[in-house]
Amino acid sequence: ARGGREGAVLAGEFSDIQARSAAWKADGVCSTEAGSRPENVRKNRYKDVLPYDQTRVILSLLREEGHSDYINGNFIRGVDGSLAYIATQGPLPHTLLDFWRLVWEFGVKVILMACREIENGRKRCERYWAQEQEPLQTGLFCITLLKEKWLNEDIMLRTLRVTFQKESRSVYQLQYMSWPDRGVPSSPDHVLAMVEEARRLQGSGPEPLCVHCSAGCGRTGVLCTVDHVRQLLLTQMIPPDFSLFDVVLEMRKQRPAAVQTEEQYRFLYHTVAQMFCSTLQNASPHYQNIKENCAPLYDDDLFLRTPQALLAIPRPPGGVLRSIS
Ligand code: PTR
Ligand code: PTR
Repeated sequence: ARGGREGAVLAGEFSDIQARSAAWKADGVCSTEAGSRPENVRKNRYKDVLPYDQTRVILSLLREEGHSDYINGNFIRGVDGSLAYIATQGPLPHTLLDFWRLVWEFGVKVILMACREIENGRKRCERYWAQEQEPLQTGLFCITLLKEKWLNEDIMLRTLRVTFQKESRSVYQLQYMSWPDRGVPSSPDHVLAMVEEARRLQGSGPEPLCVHCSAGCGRTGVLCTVDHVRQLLLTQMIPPDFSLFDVVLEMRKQRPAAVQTEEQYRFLYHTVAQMFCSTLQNASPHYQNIKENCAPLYDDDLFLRTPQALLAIPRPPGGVLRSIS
């Protein structure tokens, strides 16, 4: 799906996104003062990825005990404006405790992880979860593994028990095992399966989803965007002038380099088109013929316009956009 008119449109949109992000940094709309402080510098996995001050996660738990308020993470707002996601880097050995302070303080129930511990021979994320028969202790937190199973061939689901000051909670972790950094997964299906499972595990609680990869930018941004659009579809809040460009721009304002490469941006278009398609297909018998209408999705030249084209199909009276699979 490269080249052609559609390729040029995408490339143009993506470089526009990068230019605007750079301008926000230059204008101070997005600043990174906290992450640059000498005492925080070593808590950043990559020296070129610092959280924006405007949306950074500020830790309070254990502050009286002398721990700092800093972690390399940002809040990203959801479709209703609430703090729906925490986008953060893969913890370092010396930020493990801060990571669990974050999970505990914000009541995180589900963690989405889009990298492996080691990629291309480099450490990408410290193992912050427990293994069988091997609890993990960090500060006053004790983490044990209750269950581990493959959701599909790409995604591992772990059920963890976290204990802190005599209180215990379950935390679920979904790990996407085969998504290369700066790259894209082989198809949208398992990414969609991941966010669907995350929402199923999360239930109706208002707690943020914790999403991370290695830098907490590229792959993390893709996951947050997919979930965001899925929520828009589920709540029938897709605006008539819906644009993926605007959604990604909004992500970028909240977390640096969210959606890091043009290839990831392209992957999002395909995934979103697929979501629109199955949403309408499942919505009502009126849409049974949508498969034919969806054929252009897989045609390089047309898939850009397809979400808008699908939106133009009138909804059945009282029609609800139900499941997305
Ligand atoms: N940019 C990183 C830093 O700020 O320290 C260093 C870095 C460079 C990290 C390359 C990862 C890199 O990826 P790879 O080694 O897989 O090409
Ligand atoms: N300095 C690093 C680099 O560009 O190599 C920062 C970085 C590393 C940025 C990984 C993004 C990365 O990918 P992800 O956010 O998907 O882990």
